[in-house]
Amino acid sequence: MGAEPRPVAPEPERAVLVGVDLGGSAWPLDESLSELGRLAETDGAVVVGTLTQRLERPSARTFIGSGKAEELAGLVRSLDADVVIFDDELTPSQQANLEKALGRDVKVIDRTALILDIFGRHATTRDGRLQVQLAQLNYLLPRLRGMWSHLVGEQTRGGIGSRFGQGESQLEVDRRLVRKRISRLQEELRRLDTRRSTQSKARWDSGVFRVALAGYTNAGKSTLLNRLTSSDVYVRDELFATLDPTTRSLELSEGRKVTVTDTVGFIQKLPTLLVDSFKSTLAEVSNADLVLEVVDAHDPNASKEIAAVEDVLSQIGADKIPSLVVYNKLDLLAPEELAEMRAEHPGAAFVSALDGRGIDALLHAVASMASQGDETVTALIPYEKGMLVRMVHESCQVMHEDYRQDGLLVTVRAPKRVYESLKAYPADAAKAPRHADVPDASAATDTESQAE
Ligand SMILES: Nc1nc2c(ncn2[C@@H]2O[C@H](COP(=O)(O)OP(=O)(O)OP(=O)(O)O)[C@@H](O)[C@H]2O)c(=O)[nH]1
Ligand SMILES: [Mg+2]
Repeated sequence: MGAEPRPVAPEPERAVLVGVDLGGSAWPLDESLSELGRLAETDGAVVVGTLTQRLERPSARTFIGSGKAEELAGLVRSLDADVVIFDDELTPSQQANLEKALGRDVKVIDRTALILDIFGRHATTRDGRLQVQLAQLNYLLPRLRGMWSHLVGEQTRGGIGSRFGQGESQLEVDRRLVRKRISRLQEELRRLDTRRSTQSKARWDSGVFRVALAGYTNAGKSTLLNRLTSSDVYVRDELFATLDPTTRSLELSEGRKVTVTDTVGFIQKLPTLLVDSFKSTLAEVSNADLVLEVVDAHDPNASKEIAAVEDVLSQIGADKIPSLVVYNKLDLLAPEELAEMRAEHPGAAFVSALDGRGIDALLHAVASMASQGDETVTALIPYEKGMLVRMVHESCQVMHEDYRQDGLLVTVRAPKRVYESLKAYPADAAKAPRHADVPDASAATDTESQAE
């Protein structure tokens, strides 16, 4: 005793996964469980066992049947597991009953808690951290009376879930305090939200076409952002590598600028709690002009993933936004597989964000969607309208321009928002040379109407 060297890193938690086949789900149980296993590994656990059951409906007491719960207790003992992770959402009382049945040393969590824990680790911005804290506390609130106190109280126990409520100095296990903290977080988020919407309004006002990347986690959204905009955002072969949104601009070959935003990935059974807490992050998607739905073409679950992504898009009100499905990772497909997929999905784009194949065609498709609804307009923009001159250069396709003494005479293909602004400066004014020396065009118009 005492002579043993102290371990440098904590042992990974040993997890047993539990899945129930309730029938009627698009995702076969074993695939959903293998995804749960990846989530557990992302969160630093090792999966040591799996238990499944077929049920008509979950048991109100323990989710799985009582016999199965006993079997689980035996399995947990024999495998020396620290944590049991259910693939479905457990009610607070199911969680508490299961912990009682399994003994004090075993934690019982569900997919939601696991995802919340990963989000907590991956949030880097203030906004992201606040949103995660809010979701975690909302998850915690109804569970405070159960055996869930370990989530906030016993920091010594560590592991999945023990980081909930992090950012608190000494969060007491008290609903009232948690509620207070929740409303403070909500208020702070609202403040940040106002700032964010001011920024996003500025982007809207600038007329720049906004592209959002959405898709299943690990589909390659960040890699695609890097490829499209020569950026260097974090890419990792793990689930939910990205949490906080990043926006970069990109100049299309016709000269028009668009912005591209990469943000958090989606997953099947994405907790509603998270969708609610991440409203401001997800607004990057729901405010876009075009959503690129990035899909891992090599994943056998691709079509189910598209359905899961579209489900979340409709939850956040982004289902009416024009979208384009982008099958990524085509480098992993055999030529005949690729040919088959292309034939099956004629409207989709096929790319490899990794090696760049298909990117030009994708950009072409984005350009054509960005210019849909464009109007041709000729305008004479007074030089003091610097913002408008910038808008024209950034968000229009300039067909002709002439720097004249009285302003910039342009003929452009303009998106609707910019077209509306340009209509205020009709080019016929260009025919009135007497305005040439007058610096303020609007003052000149007034003089003119009075004079005539
Ligand atoms: N072979 C291949 N791998 C790719 C391609 N695009 C991305 N990957 C890999 O897929 C993994 C996930 O890529 P990310 O860009 O982080 O995926 P993401 O969609 O941003 O994932 P999250 O942020 O975790 O939701 C990484 O290991 C990438 O290198 C591709 O075109 N081909
Ligand atoms: Mg990412």
